[in-house]
Formats: sequence, C-alpha cells, structure tokens
Amino acid sequence: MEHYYQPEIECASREQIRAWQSERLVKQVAHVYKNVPYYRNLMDAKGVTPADIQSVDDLHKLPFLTKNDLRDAYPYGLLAMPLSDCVRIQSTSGTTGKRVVAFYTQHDLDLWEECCARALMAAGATKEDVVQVCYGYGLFTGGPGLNGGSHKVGSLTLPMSSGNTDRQLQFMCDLGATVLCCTPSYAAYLAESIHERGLRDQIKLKSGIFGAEAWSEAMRRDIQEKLGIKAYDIYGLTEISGPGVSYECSEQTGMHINEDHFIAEIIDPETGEVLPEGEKGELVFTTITKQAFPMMRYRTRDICILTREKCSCGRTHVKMCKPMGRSDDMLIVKGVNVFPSQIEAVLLAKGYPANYQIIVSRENNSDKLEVQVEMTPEMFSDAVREIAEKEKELIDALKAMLGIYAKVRLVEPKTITRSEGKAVRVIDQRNLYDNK
Ligand code: DLL
Repeated sequence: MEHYYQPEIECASREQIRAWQSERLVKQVAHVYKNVPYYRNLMDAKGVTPADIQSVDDLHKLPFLTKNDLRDAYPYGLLAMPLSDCVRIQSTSGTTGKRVVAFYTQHDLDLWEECCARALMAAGATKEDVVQVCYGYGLFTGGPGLNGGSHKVGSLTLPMSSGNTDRQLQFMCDLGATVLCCTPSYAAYLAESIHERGLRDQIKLKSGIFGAEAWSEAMRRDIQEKLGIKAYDIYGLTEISGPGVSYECSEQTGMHINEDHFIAEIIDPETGEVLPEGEKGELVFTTITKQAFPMMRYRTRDICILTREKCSCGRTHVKMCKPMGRSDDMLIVKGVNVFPSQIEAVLLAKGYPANYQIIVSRENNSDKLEVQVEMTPEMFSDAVREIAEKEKELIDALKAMLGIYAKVRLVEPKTITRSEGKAVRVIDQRNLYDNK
C-alpha cells in the first residue's frame, strides 16, 4: 500500500500545482527583489522587474544564479531575511571559496523536513517504524534533513550519524531498525558487513533511502538483494534545502520533485535556453516558498531528464531521472564535493607545476582519491626520504583544503601524458553514471 505524508499535495491535480506555482513565484520574486540587492541588480541588468513575472510562464525571463554567485555573495549577500529571523545554517562539504552556506528560518526548516517526511513515507515509513539515520550530522544536510523528516512522520529516530560500523550494526540489530538512511556506498558497505558477519537473520530492515551521490541500477539490485529491502533514491542539494528536493516512490523509476516548493526546468548548459520536456540537459531550480535563502533559477550543474508521465503511485509531481552526469567538473568523493581547481590551487601554492592527474576509484564500495603530481627536475634529484616528506606535506595540505584524505604520488618529470587539447585532469574509474 502506498503511504503519503501530505496526499492532498502529493497527488494534487496538475492545474492545482500550476496555480500554486504561479501564485508563489510572484510572491517569491517580490520578496527577493525587495530584500536581496544582489539579485535585484541581476534582474535590473537583464531589464526584468517583478511586474514582468505574472505566472510560471514568465520564469524564463529571470536571470540564473550559479555557484559563482554564491561565492561572490558569501556569506550574507543572498540572504533575504534579517539574520535574527534565521535559526539554522547548513553548508556543503566543499571548502574555501567554494563553500555554500545556506540559511533557514524555522518556517524553512519545517518545509524542508516535510519534504523529507514525504520521501520517508514514500519508502514505507510510518510511526511504527525505527529509522536509522547514518548520513553525517552537522553542517551536511543529510543527517539533519532525514532526522527532521523522521520526526515529522513520528517514527522512532536513531540519529547515528556516519561511521562506526560496529555500533551501526549493533543498534540496527538490537533496536530493530526498519528503515535505513545513508549514502548508497555506505549502504553497500553495511550490506557486505552484514553478509560477512552472518547477521542477515537478525536485521529487520524493510527499506532504505539512499542519495547524496550517484548510484547505478546494478548497485540498487545488489543492495536490495543483500539486505532484503526495497532501496529508494533521494536527491537534493544544500543550496535548494538539502535532501528531499525529490524522492522515489514504489515505482522506482525516477524521483518526484516537490513542485509545490521547487520549480524545475531543464536548460541547454551551453546556451541557457529552456529545453522541452523529455530532453536531456542541466537541471535548474527556483524555490517558491523559502524565506531566508531563496534561489532563483539556480543552475545545479546536474544533467537530467524530466518526465510528466502518469505514475502508478498516484503522485502527480514531475519526475526527474537519476542524475546522468554534471556539466561542470565537480567530483563527489566519499560524499564530499571536490573540484579539480582546489587540488590545482594546493599544488601551485606548494611550487609544483600544473602537471597532475586525479584518479578516483572505488574499492570495497569505498571511494579512493589519488593525486599524481609531476616533480620538477630539481625535486626529482632529491633523496627518496625527501620525496616521501614532500608527499606527506601535500597530503596534509590537500586534507586541509578538501577535508578528506587523498593519496599523493610524486612521479618523474614528463610522465603524465600530455594531450593535444584539454588536459585530462580527472580519471574517474567508478562508472557512476553508467545506469544499467
Ligand atoms: O548531497 C544533499 C543530500 C543529502 C541528498 C542526503 C540526498 C541525501 P550537497 O552536498 O549540496 O547536498 O550535494 C548536492 O550531490 O547537486 C548532485 O550532484 C549530488 N546528488 C545528491 N543526491 C544525488 C542522487 C546533498 N540521489 C549534489 N543521485 C547534487 C546523484 C546526487 N547525485
């Protein structure tokens, strides 16, 4: 049986959803124009005024926002409410320069948690369930979002946070967790550990909600089989709120976007032109109910397709497919957003030439990051011990920049293949977007 958190909204008619969107968009534009000088300037530069936005049909007239705008306006430049009305900050795992800081009023938190509650109920959670949340808690939105959603549903919530697999498994068995929330790679790791320790008979899990990174259908099958559960995808990003921007239902064929809060568009990433439904392009979101940190036409850089085909679950909100890639070079390694430019900045600051390669792989369902860096001829003549020290120094500097461990290998000058055109900076061996 399909469960809904807010059936009257989740299954509303298309006309009703459109009406909500138009009415809320007009209000949101007025709010932003009045309270966010940064965006007002963008609108003025494009010659658009709030009066030009009368319905969703006018959305395309508004200027885009990008991660660069968030960086330029850091930290308060896109805030639309007095700081004293805000009660929470969340942030992306990115670091200096790229860090996104999002603000929430109590109203914003409530709506975000309701979105997560919809996702949880779509995955079968009820007040009888025990929800084990092993997304990170803290600045990352995963833990707090699903935690809040679980409270709204009325489930018994286990705020485990990430890591400490022994303790996760002990609580899972002893307290009879029925719904698991974590990244798909951690779910696969837990599944393997359960299998190895022969705990399968002691777990009561029935479903899992896995997101924050790309995962394939093959990985879904593997997790479902090993844990004996139904595995649901969940998508979101800090800028827009966090997890629960969209979520899967029993059909498991894409994620319903909470259209009463977020308007989705697909654009051509080169030209910015809006593409018709069913075409593949970059996903863009406009928030229409947020108070503190509204995002107008925010370019996610996630490549995606939208579909409005009728869904057997009864929900009427548009569905997005699993993200199929990114239109920028951001990598997600161990759930942390990593830009090659951050790595390059560290290397240059430490006096290395910009000849490097970043290799991402996955072993035992855990991501590995390796940076191969060419030494200068002078460094190459150094003793082996000194080279090891240099590697250690780079490992520390990268850790400070990225927040995660990257293995560093200093290689002989001129060993990294030069290419004719763009340098191949990143080799991602994980085949994350191979959706078979
Ligand atoms: O990852 C929020 C989240 C937490 C989503 C827990 C789901 C569960 P950020 O750290 O800001 O927020 O990273 C957002 O992660 O633009 C996508 O590229 C990627 N991403 C998120 N969910 C998925 C997913 C959280 N289900 C960025 N599949 C997004 C593929 C995903 N990629």
